[in-house]
Amino acid sequence: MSVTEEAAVGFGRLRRKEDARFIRGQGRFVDDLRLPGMLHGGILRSPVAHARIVSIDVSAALQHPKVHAVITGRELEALGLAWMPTLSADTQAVLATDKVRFQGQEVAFVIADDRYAARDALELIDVEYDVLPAVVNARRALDPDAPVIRDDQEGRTDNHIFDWESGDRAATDAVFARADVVVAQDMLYPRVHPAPMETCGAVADMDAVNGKLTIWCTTQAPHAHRTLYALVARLPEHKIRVISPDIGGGFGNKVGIYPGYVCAVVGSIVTGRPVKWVEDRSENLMSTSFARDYVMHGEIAATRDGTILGVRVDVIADHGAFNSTAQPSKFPAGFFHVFTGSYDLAAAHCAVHGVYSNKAPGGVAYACSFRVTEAVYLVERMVDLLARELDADPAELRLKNLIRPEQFPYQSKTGWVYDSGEYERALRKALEIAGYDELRREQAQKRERGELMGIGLGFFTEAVGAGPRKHMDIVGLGMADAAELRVHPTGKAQLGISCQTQGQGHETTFAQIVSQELGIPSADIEVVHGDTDLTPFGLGTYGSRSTPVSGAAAAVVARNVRDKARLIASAMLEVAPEDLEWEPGRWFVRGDPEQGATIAEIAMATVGSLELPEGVEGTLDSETVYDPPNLTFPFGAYVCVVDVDPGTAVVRVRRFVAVDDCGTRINPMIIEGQVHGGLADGVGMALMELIAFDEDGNCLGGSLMDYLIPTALEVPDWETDFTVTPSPHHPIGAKGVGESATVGSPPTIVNAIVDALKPYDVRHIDMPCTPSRVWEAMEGRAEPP
Ligand code: PCD
Repeated sequence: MSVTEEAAVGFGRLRRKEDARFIRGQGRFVDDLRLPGMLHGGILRSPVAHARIVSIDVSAALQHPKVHAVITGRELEALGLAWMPTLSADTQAVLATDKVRFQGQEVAFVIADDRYAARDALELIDVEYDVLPAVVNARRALDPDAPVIRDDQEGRTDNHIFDWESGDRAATDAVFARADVVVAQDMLYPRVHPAPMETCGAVADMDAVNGKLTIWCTTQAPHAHRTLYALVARLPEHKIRVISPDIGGGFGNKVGIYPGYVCAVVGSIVTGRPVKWVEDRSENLMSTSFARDYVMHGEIAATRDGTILGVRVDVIADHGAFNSTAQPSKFPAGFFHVFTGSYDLAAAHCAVHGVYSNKAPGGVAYACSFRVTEAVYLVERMVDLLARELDADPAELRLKNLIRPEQFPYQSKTGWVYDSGEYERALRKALEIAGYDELRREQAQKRERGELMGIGLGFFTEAVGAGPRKHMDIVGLGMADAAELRVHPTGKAQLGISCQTQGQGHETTFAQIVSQELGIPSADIEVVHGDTDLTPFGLGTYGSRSTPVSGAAAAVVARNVRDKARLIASAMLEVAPEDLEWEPGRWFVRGDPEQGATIAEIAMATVGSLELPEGVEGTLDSETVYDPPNLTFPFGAYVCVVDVDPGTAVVRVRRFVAVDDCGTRINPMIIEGQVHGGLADGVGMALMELIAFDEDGNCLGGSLMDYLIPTALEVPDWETDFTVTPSPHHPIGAKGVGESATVGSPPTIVNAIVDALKPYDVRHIDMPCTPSRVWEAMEGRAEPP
């Protein structure tokens, strides 16, 4: 960008507007909020994974001098709020009434003068539990004699939630029957946590005078939350205001509605005062939405010369104690059926079986468009296993089978239409940056010396931007988003959007989209978001859908304003609209460029004495709802180099090359930041992150001392690059990118580790590839899930 930042117009490496407040510590997060008379809530949680509640005695807690109220499931039951609907057509206990079903489940809510008193009073509550056997292993949950977790549901005799399939089973079986080579592998995508920097929380304030409920809350989807509150509480929507202030990372963790939010609301109604509830780190890790937990069996079929014919997958999906997975309702396994990846296959089929277990509910798509991460991991591991079986180079095998540019739009065997792609170009670029041939030579030399160096490849295609409203909804709310653009008389603008940034930089990039379309400097465009009273309805930010859906809405609404401005300019300049031409920021008379009107002049004219032309009402302001015709399909080619210490089995990620393609790039600097973050996520999942449980269902990863997340010490200097293949249906050709690297990096790293261990003839290691697991694999003791 050659101009100064203040005057910067359109796309480019504009510094983030929001950083001015964040780097000065002036962000305003939920926990920063202090309202007059505000009380504080604390949640009593179950110490066991599965038990019948015999009794709850809160009398001692109520005696505590600083306690105002104690709420249990019984109180909520009287209000019809003991159970709440989930995002997956199930119900979830707000506060347990009959049983507790996972360790950390919400049992009672104490409201006190301060956070400390609330915590102290929790210890005064006496709960008698009749402990039941727990089941935390997804396969065992399906055993006929497994304890039935959801006996609250009439007639239920097992833990099975759903069966879902995609693709053509018969056609797939047929290609497997004629294949020269079939490779099968069991693998686990372990239960991990989004672990955002800021935990979840809410402040609820019921105004008894005007009956309006305001909820400040860590939500990625303020409008969806408001409508759900309205439906459940039978309150009119204009009596509910959801405000999502600054958010310290969402990563899917803040999509759902948690019992704590509901308790804060009830607490405010009961006490007549604002109530704050903010969970601590352990509560966040143990009770809010996890991700993954897919037990997968994959098979890949190919000809002897390395043409991949088909992929077949069977999955057990562990959804925890309540099915509150966040995903479009027609897709109980999310977008797992994008598991055919980036390859042109003859046939494919998957079957997914959902089960209940005594683990925390949630199942959010942590940095993943609804199970795309699991799908990409599966297929990329299978392709590497095939390369091993065929003794083929994994790069050559991929190049041979990637979908070719002329095949786009590509109809996949599981029903997707990939919008655009130039896969080979991206992969060749990544290989070139990595110096692939040279790396293989280095590896050969090191192997002779007994050193363990691994080179891993990964290629991914994501499906992001859910979704066309006719196919995709969340609890009945179609997945579209709106944008409202106001142009003030002086030509400065305000863009209201329904999505909600959690650190992605929307205040900058959405201003850039409008700036690109209208020629107004980004600095003069304010982005308004995260407040249902100030922004139009829409489904929010997750699944990298902001750019594909809300971003499209922003471009469309700006174009509407531009069209309107043309009509007004024609009245101002007394020429026909067809005789006007556009240049950034201004309409001018064709053939007479001196004669023209800038957006600011036109905006001022709308509030002046000019008689507006027919068809133009009021001002330049406009509003639109964007219902995407299809998703966008970003892709990327990754190369990772690892060194494994043969003495300690410690894995070091030495290099990581990421070539990403998200179509038109709005802000390359922000995109690089997104990719860096996602790659670090990948290192975390591949090497260290795991929510583990013992046999009794005790959560072993309830703090950041046990649940390890990567720091700058565990990650290399990222080598990022890109290609640009615009989306043909998106108004500005952009695809999402926020989750690409989290999706693409785990299989790349695992492929590198398994490659490093070739001298030990290791086939597969389940994530996280901790030193002990890698060591066991080297000893020939890797166990399938
Ligand atoms: N972009 C550009 N260009 C393009 C694309 C994009 O520039 N082409 C940019 C935008 O604008 C933004 C970003 O980038 O700013 C991103 O985008 P997207 O892709 O659209 O996405 P979004 O929607 O916005 O976001 C979301 C994502 C997700 S989903 C996740 S997980 C994560 C990511 O985002 N998270 C986060 N990233 C991030 N970052 C931060 N900082 N923080 C956070 O939290 Mo989910 O589903 O929820 O699980």
